[in-house]
Amino acid sequence: QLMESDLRVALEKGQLRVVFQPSVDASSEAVTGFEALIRWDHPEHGPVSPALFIPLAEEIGLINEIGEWVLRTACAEAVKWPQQVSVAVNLSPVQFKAHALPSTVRSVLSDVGLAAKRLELEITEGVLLSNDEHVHDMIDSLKKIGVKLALDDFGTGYSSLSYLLRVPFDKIKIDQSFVRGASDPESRNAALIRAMVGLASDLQMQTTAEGVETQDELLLVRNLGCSLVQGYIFGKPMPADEALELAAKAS
Ligand code: G
Ligand code: G
Ligand code: MN
Ligand code: NA
Repeated sequence: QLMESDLRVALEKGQLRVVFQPSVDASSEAVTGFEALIRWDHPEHGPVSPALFIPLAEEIGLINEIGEWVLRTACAEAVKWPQQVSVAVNLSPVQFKAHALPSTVRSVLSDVGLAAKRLELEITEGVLLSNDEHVHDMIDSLKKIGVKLALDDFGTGYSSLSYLLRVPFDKIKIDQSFVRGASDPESRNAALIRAMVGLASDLQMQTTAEGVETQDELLLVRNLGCSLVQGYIFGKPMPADEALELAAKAS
């Protein structure tokens, strides 16, 4: 049983870690960045998935604190990497609603000395669901800081395309459910990916194919014009020291 007090303790006692998964240029295969992903090593239950404890953190009001810790930890690693290597951090919809978010982002960047353009914030369309002014103000404020915005898990939600693509994202991340099996000629996933890449490129947005595991999938998403590739074929989420080693090879 995951107790909320366990999660508070986890944050205080250093049981949370950040791991980094590389993202590579689809044609050159050079590392262009890493996505920061949180991990919890529970002293009794072992590793707990963020898919379980992030919702818990949202519920108990701990997500802003945890989110800021991830942001700070991730940016503090990214300053050690070559300048062309960026870092992506996932934002919970709850964080996105907090009015203090832009000032938090600003202070983290200035504290660690990371250029804003090297930070990418990943949001899911859940963030955009309340079609109110706050959402657009928040996006404007973040863009003014100079950070990049990515739409995560693209294609899995229910928002209308016209609504989603009116937001000035720098990148859309094509969900791994489209990539899986896309090289099977019977699958319609290749057609879907082609359409997403076409839309994104018309709107001057980059595309990342997520969850690429096999050579067939890699060749396919490259041929379909995805700009970037992320997936086990190039690296699983790894500890900071391994990410640093890999990043250093990118220069
Ligand atoms: O890394 P993994 O596949 O176990 O992640 C499971 C889910 O948890 C994914 O949806 C991922 O986006 C999310 N996740 C991982 N790290 C973070 C984080 O630091 N913040 C938020 N909000 N979500 C995260
Ligand atoms: O929701 P989001 O896209 O942020 O979630 C990313 C999650 O996907 C990470 O937790 C990561 O562990 C997982 N992931 C990344 N690459 C692969 C892959 O190639 N295969 C599978 N099965 N999962 C992956
Ligand atoms: Mn993500
Ligand atoms: Na995703």
